[in-house]
Amino acid sequence: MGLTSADFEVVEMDTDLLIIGGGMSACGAAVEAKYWAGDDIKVLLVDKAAMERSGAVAQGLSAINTYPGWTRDENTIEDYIRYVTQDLMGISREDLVWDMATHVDGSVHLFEKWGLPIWKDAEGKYIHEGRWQIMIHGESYKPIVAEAAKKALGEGNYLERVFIVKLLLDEKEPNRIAGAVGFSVRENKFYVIKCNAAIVCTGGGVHIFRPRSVQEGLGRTWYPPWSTGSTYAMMGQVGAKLTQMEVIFIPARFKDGYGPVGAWFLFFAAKATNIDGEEYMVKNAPEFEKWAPYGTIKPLPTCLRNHAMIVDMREGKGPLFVRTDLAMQEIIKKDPKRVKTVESEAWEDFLDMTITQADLWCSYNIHPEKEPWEIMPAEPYFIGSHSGQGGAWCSGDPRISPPEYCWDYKGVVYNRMTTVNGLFAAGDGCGGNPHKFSSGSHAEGRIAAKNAIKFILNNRDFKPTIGDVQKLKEEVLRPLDTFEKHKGYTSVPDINPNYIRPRQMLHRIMKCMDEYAGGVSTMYTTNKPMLEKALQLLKFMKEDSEKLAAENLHELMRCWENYHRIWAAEAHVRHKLFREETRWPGYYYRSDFPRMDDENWRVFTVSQYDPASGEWKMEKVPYISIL
Ligand code: SFD
Ligand code: AMP
Repeated sequence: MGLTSADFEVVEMDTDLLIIGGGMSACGAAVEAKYWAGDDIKVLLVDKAAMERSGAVAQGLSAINTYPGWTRDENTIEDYIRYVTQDLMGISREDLVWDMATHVDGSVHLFEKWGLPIWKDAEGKYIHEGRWQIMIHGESYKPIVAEAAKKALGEGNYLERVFIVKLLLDEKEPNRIAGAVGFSVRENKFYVIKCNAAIVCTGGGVHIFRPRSVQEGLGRTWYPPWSTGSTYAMMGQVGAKLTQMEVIFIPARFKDGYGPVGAWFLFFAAKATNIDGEEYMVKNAPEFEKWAPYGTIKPLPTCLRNHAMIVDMREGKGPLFVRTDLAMQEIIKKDPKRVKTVESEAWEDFLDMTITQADLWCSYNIHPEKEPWEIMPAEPYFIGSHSGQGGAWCSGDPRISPPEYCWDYKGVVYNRMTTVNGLFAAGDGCGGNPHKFSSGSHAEGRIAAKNAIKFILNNRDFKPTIGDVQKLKEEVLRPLDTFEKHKGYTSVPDINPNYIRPRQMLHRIMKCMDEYAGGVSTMYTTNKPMLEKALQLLKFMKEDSEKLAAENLHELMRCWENYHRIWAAEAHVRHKLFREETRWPGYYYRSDFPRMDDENWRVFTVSQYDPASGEWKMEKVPYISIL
């Protein structure tokens, strides 16, 4: 007899603040929440993995990408807002960028205090990778940040290896958060957690689009495989408005290993060339002028750097190479004594954050100082904190945000609250606010937590009412029961007319998104009929997901991950369909609307799913600059 729902213990918990996720924004939220809450207010953090190595920073990072350094007179906050908005082709929630940027230096200084080694020059100043980025010895970045969060929370106030499946709205008060349900991925425990306020910090999403790495390479993607769109799915399902969900991120990376290129381009000043030895960034400069947001292309937006590659790839001028050889030879020529240092810096860039790239180079006997390696635009990823911008439509702070971007609950405005009362978002979950990266996500977690605690203090008499626990348990654990009930029907467990296994569903999602929604197989190109076809297929997948089957706890997690992927995919496709222009060439192309249309589309796209009717609504929200 295999595992069924009958084998599960129900664990019911009550907390004031529920932090879902244990990554950068969740760790920031934990530290800040405990600072304001003291011992009086309960804070519980729940992560599907182990915080020490969970989320996008699990493997470590070699740079902190957001350090405006305004506290040290390096830049102004306005400079940062301009850079971010320019990089996203003229669209960002400038108000949210403003207060993230205002607090992010503080988060970086905390990391250093907690023990993160940051590169410094002879005068003790941080060494920059580029204008906004600083170099770190960052293999242990996540353990350091997680340790501070765990210490702040205290033993017993964080649950690890518990996967949250869905949020619960209050049964008595409309549009108000009341809790969440999930299960342990190690023990037979079903969790029901009631709360007064919640912050969703569950990262971005991968394996929604089919990756370039397939078959034996499946799982080797740029984005780590453990965040699967839960953020967008869970918030969307309870009716939180989502914004800019069309803006996925396509990182240009060293081919196959997905090694970072930022350090090579910015720190080592490497160039990239096509098969004719031409620099595709120089060759395609006239093309950039056509896309200049507000008439300037400086600094050149990330998507346009991809676009230049795609132009050459379409012309058959690939493979494209990062000239690591020329860059290192140039550095060494200037200062021959630096040869060993430069070599070790180059390898550390990978060993700190993308070990596979180093492995790959070793396997192919690559000496980067002697020969170049290919660069390739990757598949699309959901990551609102990086150079994409999908996430929840969040309230700002009335002291800086336009009134149109602020809303209240019982007369008080709460910064980073979604359109569901008591539900907050940060990091990859807070939309329209890109270029936060690791440090900015931490800072935004702190902002959200401070406001969530204020929300709790102002609403202490709230008593959450949730639905029938037994029904919720049956729903969440159904894939186990489905498998157990039908597994004997066929001799090969994978082929069974009564159910679909999570791996099969994963491939369906990825194929659909790749072929119809602008994946690598169409060179990121899509159009109305293709997107409509994707929606139709996703609808079938949603229906079929009721028949997902799980053989064990691990597969149960895989089932729900896929369900979240389908939701995130649907939101993405609806946004892509709604925005009738091509604003981010290099991320995606609408072949039926091939140009940027500032007059009609320099706006935020906002979607909302109505949990009562099951209908989606799309709207344009006017762009308001605070500069
Ligand atoms: O440059 C559930 N990022 C980089 N930032 C930098 O500052 N420097 C770099 O060098 C960076 N590089 C980089 C980066 C990201 C990635 C993917 C790579 C390389 C390969 C960006 C940051 O990492 C990113 O901005 C932040 O980490 C975002 O923070 P946050 O909190 O939004 O997400 P998270 O840290 O990934 O954490 C997610 C958490 O959620 C958990 N989780 N828990 C319970 N239930 C569920 N259903 C859940 N689903 C997910 C996860 O376990 C995790 O704890 S560079 O190369 O680009
Ligand atoms: P990456 O390693 O590509 O994620 O880049 C790290 C940081 O450097 C991010 O802030 C990028 O926007 C920035 N970056 C990467 N490549 C370039 C480039 N060629 N020019 C300017 N900025 C870059």
